[in-house]
Parts: sequence; structure tokens; C-alpha cells
Amino acid sequence: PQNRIRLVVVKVETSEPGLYGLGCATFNQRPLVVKTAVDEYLDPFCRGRDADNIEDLWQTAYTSSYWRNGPVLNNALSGLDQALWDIKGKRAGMPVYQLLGGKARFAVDTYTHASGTEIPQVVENVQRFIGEGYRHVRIQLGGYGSPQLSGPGDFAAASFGLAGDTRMDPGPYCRAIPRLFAAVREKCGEAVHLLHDIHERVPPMDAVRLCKDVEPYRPFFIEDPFSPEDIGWFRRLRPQTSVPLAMGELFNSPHEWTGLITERLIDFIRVHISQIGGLTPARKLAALAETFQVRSAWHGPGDVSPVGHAANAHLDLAIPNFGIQEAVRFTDATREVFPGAPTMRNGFMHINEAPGWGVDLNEEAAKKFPLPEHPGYWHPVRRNDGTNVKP
Ligand code: GCO
Ligand code: MG
Repeated sequence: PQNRIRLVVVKVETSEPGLYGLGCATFNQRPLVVKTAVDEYLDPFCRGRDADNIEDLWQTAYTSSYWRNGPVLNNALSGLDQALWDIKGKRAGMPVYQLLGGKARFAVDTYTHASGTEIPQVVENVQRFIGEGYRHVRIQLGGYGSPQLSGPGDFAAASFGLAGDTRMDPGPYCRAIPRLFAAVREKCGEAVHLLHDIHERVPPMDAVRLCKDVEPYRPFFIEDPFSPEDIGWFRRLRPQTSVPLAMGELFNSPHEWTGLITERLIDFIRVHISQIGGLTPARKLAALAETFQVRSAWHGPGDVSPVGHAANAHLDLAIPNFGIQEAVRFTDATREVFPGAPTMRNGFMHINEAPGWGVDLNEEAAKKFPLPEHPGYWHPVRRNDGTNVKP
């Protein structure tokens, strides 16, 4: 219950009895602000408007705040947008991927997460996932940036920060990851595709060196070597390594991805679809990326609702430049609240073929899971001297 995720899902009702749609608006770290944006602003804006005109509703709602492209308003907009696509599918009697042109593949290939505090544990987990049919596995040592490699923080002793603050030292992390890749390759062979998420935790030049250090182990991709504030570094990294690069889960705006794609600086675009405003902007982004041979890897962690995972998967099924998708692992409780949620078989994600997204919401069941007490903000991660590190 402590690590329960604060899912936000928007329900759009129409004047046609029983016709409604669902959209993912999950922002786990600030859920109530998204709720306010939906209830106080989008709801009155949308009343009386035609649910058939998705593009018009998206464009007019997007500019209705004048200031735009932030995570809160984009998530709220995604709730509306994905719900309108769900309605469109239900009205057509088709799954949404059919509205996008139909299937370009039979199912969605995925990667799963193998982690552990020690290298042998990670190796064991990779072997287990290969046994379960996965062809792609992300390998991490502990949490992002492996705070356990850095030892506990002494901030309390220095009367700086609070007890829950953790310490992250780039040195041990950057030395451990190439050893992790070497061990997994040695024990698990060449066939499995390996991924790793740097999660923007190290100074840019350390990330450059880390990418070069893991190059001999042929990663499928290395994710978020830099933070969005540092994307200028891709121009320096790209000429130095052939390691495939994935970027974008923190992006909000086309300004952030357009240059990276058109200058061919990344291989995988990894935006979080609700964070950029829903399916409407995501399918345009997918088309832009297709022209430049950039493949999709839509962000699909635990803090995306089953509706959002279904939206990822419908787009994955339809676009030619699909790359990879994060595997889902829903609990029985989540499946009870969201009947029709995507399922996994042999490392592939399958969607429910019912019209729309194929995912429903059991509002009665949802009442059993109120928001956790903790508001959801992240606790500080610090360098040795207490300086804040991007998460
Ligand atoms: C990933 C991620 C996530 C994020 C999380 C933030 O799956 O690649 O980086 O685990 O940290 O979604 O809330
Ligand atoms: Mg990530």
C-alpha cells in the first residue's frame, strides 16, 4: 500500500446515453493538481462541444490556457484526448488501432526490468525473464543511480536536509554498470537484448564515458543519458559512440523532441504519452520520427494507468516505426478496477479487441483504493556535500 500509485483517469460522458470514454491523465507526483485542471477548467470548457471533433477539441483546449506545454495541463489534456479516441472507437465499433490504419504487427514486443542490489542477483533475474519468454531486458543495479553503491548520506549529521534524503555518487555507479553488462553478457549470452536507464543522474561527461564503456556489450538502448535541460549534449555524444540512444520521458513540448529527431541525434523517442497531451500529439510525433528512422519506445512504467498502457499499445500496433514497449505487470486489484487491461504472453503485450481502448473502469471497485496518505512528491537525492541531483 505504501508504494501504491496515484492513477488519474478522466471519464468523458456524451449526450448519448451510455456512451463515454476514458483517458489516462496520471501524474503520480502531483495527482490532485491534474484533478483540479480537469474539474475546474477542462470540464466547463468542454460542456456542449462536439465529442466527434477530436482535433478541434485538442487544439482549442490546448490554447485555452494561453500558457501551455506543462506536465499538469498536458496530462489533463491527455485525459480528454484519449477519452475522445475511446469514444470514437466505440462509435465506429472498432479498436482505436483500426482508426489509425490497422495492425502493422501482430502484437507488441516488450522489455521487462531486471534489477538487484548485487550483480549475481541481476544475472539471475535476467535468466528468469529469458525463461519466461522475454527477448529484451533492462538491467539496473538497485534504484536509479544505485544509491546503495554510494553508502548512506551524512546529511542529518551535518544538520542539512531530512532523514529520508539519499546520496548518489556517480563514481561507483559509473564503474559498476559496465561490470554489470559484462557479467550479464557472459552468463546470459549474446541473444538477449539489454537496456539500461541512466535516469539523468550523472554529470554529462560521465554519461558520455559510460555510453562508450558499455558499447562493447551492444546495448539495445541506453536511456536518458542527459536531463532534458542538457539535450544540447546529444550533439557531442552522438559522434563518439554507436550505442543506440533513447530519450524523452520527461518531455512536454515539441520544442524538446523536434531537433533531436531531425538532427538524427537519438534512436528511440521515449515520451510519456499523457505527459505530451495524449494520442493526438503522439501520432504526429510518431510520423515525424518515422521520417528520420527514429523508433518508438513510449514510456510505460507503473505510473501509467491501464488505459494509458492500452493507448501506448494501440499506437504501437499501428505505426511502422515501432521500437519497443515496457512490459506491464498489473496486480489482480488493478485488473478488477480496469477490466480489459492489456495482458502479457511470451514477452508480447496483447490488447483487448473491444471497441475503443478496450479498457473499462469499475468505479465501485476503485473506491476501495483511495489515494495513499503520502502526497507523492519525491524525496531529495543529493551528492556527498548535499547538493541536489536530478532524480
Ligand atoms: C522508466 C522510468 C520510470 C520513472 C517513473 C517516474 O520506466 O524508464 O524512468 O521508472 O522513473 O515513471 O515516475
Ligand atoms: Mg526512464
